[in-house]
Amino acid sequence: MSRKKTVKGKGSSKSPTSSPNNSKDTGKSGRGIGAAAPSNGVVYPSRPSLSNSGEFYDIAFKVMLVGDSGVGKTCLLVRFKDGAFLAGSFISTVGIDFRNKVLNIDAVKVKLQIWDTAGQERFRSVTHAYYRDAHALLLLYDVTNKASFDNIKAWLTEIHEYAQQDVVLMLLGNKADATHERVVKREEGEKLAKEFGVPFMETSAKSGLNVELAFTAVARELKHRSLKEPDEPKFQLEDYVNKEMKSAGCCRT
Ligand SMILES: Nc1nc2c(ncn2[C@@H]2O[C@H](COP(=O)(O)OP(=O)(O)OP(=O)(O)O)[C@@H](O)[C@H]2O)c(=O)[nH]1
Ligand SMILES: [Mg+2]
Repeated sequence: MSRKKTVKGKGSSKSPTSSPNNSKDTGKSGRGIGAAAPSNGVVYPSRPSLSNSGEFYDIAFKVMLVGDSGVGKTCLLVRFKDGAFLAGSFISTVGIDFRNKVLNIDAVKVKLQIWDTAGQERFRSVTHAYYRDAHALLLLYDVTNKASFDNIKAWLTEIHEYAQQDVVLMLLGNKADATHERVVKREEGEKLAKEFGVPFMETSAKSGLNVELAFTAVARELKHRSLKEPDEPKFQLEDYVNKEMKSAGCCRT
């Protein structure tokens, strides 16, 4: 399998048509990942490329973080990418940013180009334009904010309108560490997820709970879909998530 390299640095954009190539792996402006990408955004192993950072990868996918402003999308991404928590004053995302991370899934290097969208209503038209290129969506609510949970149905409607039909979707109840401020029970999240047939877990960008698992599960599903042998059984994302959470006693950092 040929290997590509990731791009490192800032890359952002206000337009989804701005090429993610030639830019760095973090960023605030719409130019994103390194290798030449076909229109659906998947970078296949048969098309090697090098970028300016240094990490090889075999296949790349775009993942989008969506949900109300303040639910913790940026913090979740920073936790996943850097293993740190952005405490202190809340700086709302403007437009859209992205960061890259390469995961090793069963000896395949899977690069996730993760788009961090602004939850504020005024940026909605910007984010709409990115949905169609997303291979996976992580939809977040905040367990300490009932309105963010109530808005999940509206987010799902929006996703059905703008995203690809086969997009990988996962519902995340973030800020699970905030036990005293919690207003949405885990069972409510589970029930809603069941109703819409999407995998669900609670996360905490602060403690790291399930952060790695959420992104790894999505990467596994995308890799499996993309490189699956004809006679290989389908990867069951929901089963995988439930099994992994059980084996970690539900609380994994
Ligand atoms: N306790 C706790 N606080 C969190 C967690 N994640 C984020 N926060 C806090 O919630 C606030 C908002 O976090 P952000 O990640 O900036 O929220 P966002 O979803 O990116 O917001 P927008 O960019 O406006 O869409 C910040 O003050 C964070 O410190 C978490 O897991 N636990
Ligand atoms: Mg943000």
